[in-house]
Amino acid sequence: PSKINLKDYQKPSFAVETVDLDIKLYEDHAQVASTLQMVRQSAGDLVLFGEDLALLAITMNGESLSSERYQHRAGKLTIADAPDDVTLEIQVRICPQTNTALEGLYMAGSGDDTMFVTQCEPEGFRKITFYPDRPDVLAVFTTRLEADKRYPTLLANGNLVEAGDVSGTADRHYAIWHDPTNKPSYLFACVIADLDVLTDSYTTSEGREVTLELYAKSADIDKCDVGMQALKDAMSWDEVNYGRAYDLDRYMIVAVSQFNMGAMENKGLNIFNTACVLSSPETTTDARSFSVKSIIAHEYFHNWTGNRITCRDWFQLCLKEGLTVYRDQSFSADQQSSAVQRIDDVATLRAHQFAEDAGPLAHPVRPESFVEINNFYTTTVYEKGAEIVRMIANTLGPVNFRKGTDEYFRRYDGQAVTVEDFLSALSITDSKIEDFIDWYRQPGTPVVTGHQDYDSDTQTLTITLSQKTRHVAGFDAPKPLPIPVATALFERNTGNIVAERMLLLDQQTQAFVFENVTSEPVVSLLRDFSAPVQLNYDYQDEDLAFLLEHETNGFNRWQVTQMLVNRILLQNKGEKSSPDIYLHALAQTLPTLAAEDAMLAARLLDIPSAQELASAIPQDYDPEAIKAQREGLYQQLALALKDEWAELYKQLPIQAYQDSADARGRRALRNVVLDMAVTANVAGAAEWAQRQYDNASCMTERFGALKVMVNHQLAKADDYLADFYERFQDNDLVIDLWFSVQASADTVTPDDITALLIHKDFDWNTPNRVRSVVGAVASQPTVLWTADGLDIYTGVIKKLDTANPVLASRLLQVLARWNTLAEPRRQMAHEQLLDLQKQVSSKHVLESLESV
Ligand code: B3K
Ligand code: ZN
Repeated sequence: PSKINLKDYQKPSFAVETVDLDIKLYEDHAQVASTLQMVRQSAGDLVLFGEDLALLAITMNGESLSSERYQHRAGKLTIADAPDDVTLEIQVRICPQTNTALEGLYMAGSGDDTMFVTQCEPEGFRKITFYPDRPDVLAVFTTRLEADKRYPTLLANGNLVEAGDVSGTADRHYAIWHDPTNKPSYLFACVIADLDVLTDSYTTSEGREVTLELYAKSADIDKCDVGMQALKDAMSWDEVNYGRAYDLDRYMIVAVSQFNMGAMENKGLNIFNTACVLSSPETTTDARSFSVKSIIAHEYFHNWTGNRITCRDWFQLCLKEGLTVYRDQSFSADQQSSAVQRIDDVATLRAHQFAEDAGPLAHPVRPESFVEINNFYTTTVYEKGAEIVRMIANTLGPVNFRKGTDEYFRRYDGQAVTVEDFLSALSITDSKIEDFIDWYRQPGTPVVTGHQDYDSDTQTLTITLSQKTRHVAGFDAPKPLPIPVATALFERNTGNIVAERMLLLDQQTQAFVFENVTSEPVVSLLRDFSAPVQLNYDYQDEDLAFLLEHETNGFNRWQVTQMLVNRILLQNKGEKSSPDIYLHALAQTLPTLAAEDAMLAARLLDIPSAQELASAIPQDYDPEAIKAQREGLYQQLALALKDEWAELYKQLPIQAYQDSADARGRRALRNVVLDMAVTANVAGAAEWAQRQYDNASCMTERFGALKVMVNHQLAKADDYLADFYERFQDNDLVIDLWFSVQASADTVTPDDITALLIHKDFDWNTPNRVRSVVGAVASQPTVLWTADGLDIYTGVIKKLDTANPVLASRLLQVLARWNTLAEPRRQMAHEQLLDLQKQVSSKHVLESLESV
């Protein structure tokens, strides 16, 4: 498969002014007629893209085009000598009923319970009709949908213009939608279904009355209130924080159970994975429900950052995604403790993005070439992209950042632009912001090393920091990047902050001097994780324990516990630290913190996941050893605080369900305490778990208890698993939890996984179900990296390779860590991957295997 390069970008030769689409859905196929009004912009061929389409007819300016007039090859239809003004009329036939790739127009569900939805980003529109399917071609769309009345819900982007019966038929109807905004084809959407709707309204700061509609199956319509409220919160948040109001009279969200990712921001018609929009206390954990709100906000925020200002080409994906993730993270930080929000975002970044940046699939936030753009919806583009925007925002400060984003919207509204355009708008108050461009170009996680020298005679403290980024093959030698390091100095005697500064490390090595420092302080660095780097500072374990006690920055209290754990488990040069200081410091902190901020307390007790620990191991990674050490430390922690658990658990009783930050914090801590108590063999703890399950007021409590029973193989675990299945067998999303709690159990074996994959409720056509088992395996490296584990995993990839290559390739990315394994696992994994390479054919999967 051929590579596409950023440097080869060329403007399209033709613009599209209007598109009229007519989609007629029949029992086993659909007919799509389109009329495109096009105007020449520059010399060159008229190029349309099309995949999996049967071309029935094509006319240009009223005349039928014979096949000599165009070339149709490898997904491209090229007309060499088109006039300057062109009206193209195209008729194609497609088959949504057999479209398992879930791109373009496809059928979800089965039997009597089916619906039809689209997913066009990035290049799905070309599976609906021939079109210049690229993000820099913006047009006004009018869409007519026609289908059997069995599907009463007919939706497309924009405003409903007309609807009615199809004359001459008894059972068919149609609807016509018009979207007045210019948009790229990847934002097109339509839905043909039988859905209920929850309706609400919102009046924007500009006085526009917006109708809000959330569509779901009738059985799920009672789980739409959380999402609806989140939508209204997001609309008002964007007005207050970015001055952006909604621009159409209608905003629709549709829930679909078969979807490759979380959700999609189609103009005025978002399509959501049911897992990312449905929420109710009885069926949804707090963590899930919180992420529902943030995904609703994310898709809503795209209306400005993505839809009104879009990407010139797919290399610029981070332009919309990095900025929008930054915006949804900021929104979420306003809905809970901002320290906990930051902890969760950073833990995800470290576990997944750092691993990606350290492995063979490392790429810049703005890639320079790709074979299949779907492979670049990565944590690097999204989460590292968001970190760059955050560094820029923190460097500018709130007032100048807002001036910059205002300028961005003013200059580029309605256009398809680049990362350079973004930086140029953001730098109106500070030209140094343009230097952040290297963060977009250079792959690899910078490592910042440092130490301090205190001179008591002159009362100066000098902090010396250096940076180094690994040289990723195929890229230029790394340059020093601008790295903002938020720093505070703490007086040892009092624990007070004596100085606070943002250090900007933008050379390879720099010394930063603090004057009038009367005694040697403890330095806290990278507060709130001010840059996405690995930090190796010359700390004593005691300094870290000191900071756990005295830091006022909640994020950094967590960060020092993570540093201590890393020193205990991973230190490779010199001695490993003894756990005593860590255990003692936590024992001191926990009782008070549990009462003050239960959610933060729960996070401090976290020992990084096996995956996160693995991401810091560059070679000779031994999953068994890491698992044993991690469990050993967890056990020590549980035992060190053994006398506290009963008291803490008692202080956190089950209460009537409330969706407040405080109540969520108590529920999170209760689940952690329960697990600790069972680990430490506290008398009666197994019964606490049963009682918590039986008396649960919500899913967080019930699932938390079930998880403890399953992970610790408590006597009644199987009965409770059976009960859980019984209770929730009609709810697919809960049954996904039932699969995942088993597949990710600490004690799971390859045979258990195989049994789940052939369970009667396992369904290869539902990505949520596949991920609930296969995604869970990835969280157990001791199972994944065995001959049997890899057989299962690569078997899954083979099975999905042609049916759903986007999903297959995504699941495959986890295996990129093979080359860090210790022998003999490394060799074994390598052979399995070489073998896999011979048995797959999608360009998605092949590209992900290129580095093997
Ligand atoms: N923009 C979509 C992602 C589309 C992924 C296609 N493989 C969702 C989002 O980031 O909001
Ligand atoms: Zn997005």
